[in-house]
Amino acid sequence: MLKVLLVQPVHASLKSLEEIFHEKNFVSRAVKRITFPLGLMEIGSVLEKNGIPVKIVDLDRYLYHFINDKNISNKTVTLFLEQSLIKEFRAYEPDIIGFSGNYNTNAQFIERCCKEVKKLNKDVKVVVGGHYFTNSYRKALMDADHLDYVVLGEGEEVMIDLVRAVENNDEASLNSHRHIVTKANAAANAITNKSAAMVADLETLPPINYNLLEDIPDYLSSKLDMHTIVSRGRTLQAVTMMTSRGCPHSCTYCASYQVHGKKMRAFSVDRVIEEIDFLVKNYDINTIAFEDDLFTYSRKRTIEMCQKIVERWPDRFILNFPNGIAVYTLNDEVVYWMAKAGMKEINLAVESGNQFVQDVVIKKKIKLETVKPVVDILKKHGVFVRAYFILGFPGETLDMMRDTKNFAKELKLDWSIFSFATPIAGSELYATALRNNNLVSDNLEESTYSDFRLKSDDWEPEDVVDVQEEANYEVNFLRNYNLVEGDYKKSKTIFAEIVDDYPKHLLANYSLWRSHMGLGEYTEAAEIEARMQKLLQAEERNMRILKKYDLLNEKPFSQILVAA
Ligand code: B12
Ligand code: SF4
Repeated sequence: MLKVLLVQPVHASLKSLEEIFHEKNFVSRAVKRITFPLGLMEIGSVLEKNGIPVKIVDLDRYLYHFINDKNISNKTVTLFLEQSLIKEFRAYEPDIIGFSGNYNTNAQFIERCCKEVKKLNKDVKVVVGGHYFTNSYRKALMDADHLDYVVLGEGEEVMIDLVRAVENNDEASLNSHRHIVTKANAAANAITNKSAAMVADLETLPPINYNLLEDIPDYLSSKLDMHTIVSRGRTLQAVTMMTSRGCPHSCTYCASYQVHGKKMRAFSVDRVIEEIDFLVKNYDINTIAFEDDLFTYSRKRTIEMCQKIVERWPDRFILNFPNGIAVYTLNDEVVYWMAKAGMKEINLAVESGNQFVQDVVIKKKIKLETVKPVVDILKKHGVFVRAYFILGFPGETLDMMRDTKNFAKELKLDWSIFSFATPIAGSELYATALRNNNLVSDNLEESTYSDFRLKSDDWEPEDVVDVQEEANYEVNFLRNYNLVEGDYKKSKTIFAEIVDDYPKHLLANYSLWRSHMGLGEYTEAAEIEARMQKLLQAEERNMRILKKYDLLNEKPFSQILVAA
């Protein structure tokens, strides 16, 4: 039987990782946590169930050790990862190697690895899949000599077909497979009849075999400080799960449907509860981050799941929703049960505070007047409310972006995340930006996702960067809702965590100082004052911030500057 090696490359851009490593600036959350490579775990479990030997190598876990183990060498991150993979490859001697490519940031590294493994064994078959490759397969196959197949969409069932066809040397069935693009297909331009695979009934998938991963404790450990800021006081044993696939909506910036489709498919509540039970018994988990695109798509299912969690494990869990929860799915009853089951904080997917942008530009179509009542319900149930916003869509003016800033303020959120619009391959945003010449560069592989890569007749990219900074500083720091309302205990928790991660952040220090002052903790406040004095001396940028945000005459800066 052929052996399969499945590889999860690091999710962040290697360029940014090299910079982080070079500067020894490991505070970045990108390298402090690792989470399950769920796609490969699902595929691996299916292969195994079908008697196909399989191993998973998660390079994110290697990276985690590279960054966190103190005796690391002076190699570059890229070289270290490449050599780690080669070692695994030599030891396992697979016949087929599959790379997961969900991000454009993965593409160049995967290409390098394909080349290296083909050097070691020219007969090994190289297959890639995932979100990025499903959307960019044509380019991938044209560019890379060392790539044999791209699997489109969900790979569980297709990989079985692929392994069997490779085993039988049946190139014809690979070429004609609806969900596999071969080099021959690309060369003959015979790819019009291909489409993304979708597992019709998720219940037919076997339970995930967690033993496919090495060192599960690395993934669970609270040291990784994943997912949450309000619950860091507790020792977390955290996992990620995906209980449903698909989303019927059509937000222009999203490309998830290209892989998981628009039709909702879900595991039954009982199956989810069984899996949680397994994870509790085997790994003592107490935190779950749900990675579903639309976790609350059914109020009935959400309530049923939460009720069963409460029944079985009262007060055990912290439930987390890093992808954002759709505002329209929440009401008092749903929030009550989610909070009772362990939702201490929520990320609301709001994205814009301008109705025209909602309806026409991003087609998310949230009615803005429905958001505040939902925020109020969440607060009533003691949930820490964070919301996601995106700025910088072509078609959105700078004033519309400022509407988003003001809307976030009015919502009285605990925190607001303002991201830049990112043209993801496969999204409507990408297609229109390409057509209308709104892309700064169409080389997706250069993108780190955190840089802003769009242009428009209405603004320069730097203007959007300015509005984003302004929104973040004003809403989260200077007019932070908890500071304004005098909930200094809560604001202290929030800003202490931020200062811990970003000790040189002037406004985070200032906000922590205000929290301590509000609580009458003058000794702690004095320590922060001393730190801010150094920060002002060290970086010219900090004086600019004081001037721009009218802080020169505010305490403690007025005193610090006089003393200086
Ligand atoms: C979990 C997750 C993350 C985790 C990943 C951790 C990890 N170890 O995997 C973290 C938090 C790191 C992350 C980060 C980001 N993410 Co993300 N993430 C997800 C999410 C929610 C779930 C992924 C998942 O586990 N799915 C479950 C499994 C079952 O599905 P899957 O991974 O897609 O795998 C299936 C297929 O893709 C395919 N497949 C995958 N690999 C392979 C390999 C082979 C060989 C084969 C045959 C098939 C195959 O088969 C699998 C089984 O069906 C998806 C959304 C989604 N619905 O998938 C977004 C998603 C993948 N992320 C996305 C984005 C935009 C980001 C960020 C940019 C967000 C941000 N603004 O910071 C960053 C990227 C960081 C970076 N590169 O610098 C986009 C993809 C973007 C793109 N195509 O370019 C998605 C689709 C979300 C969206 N709605 O658009 N993310
Ligand atoms: S952004 Fe969320 S709600 Fe919108 S289409 Fe994507 S998954 Fe669905």
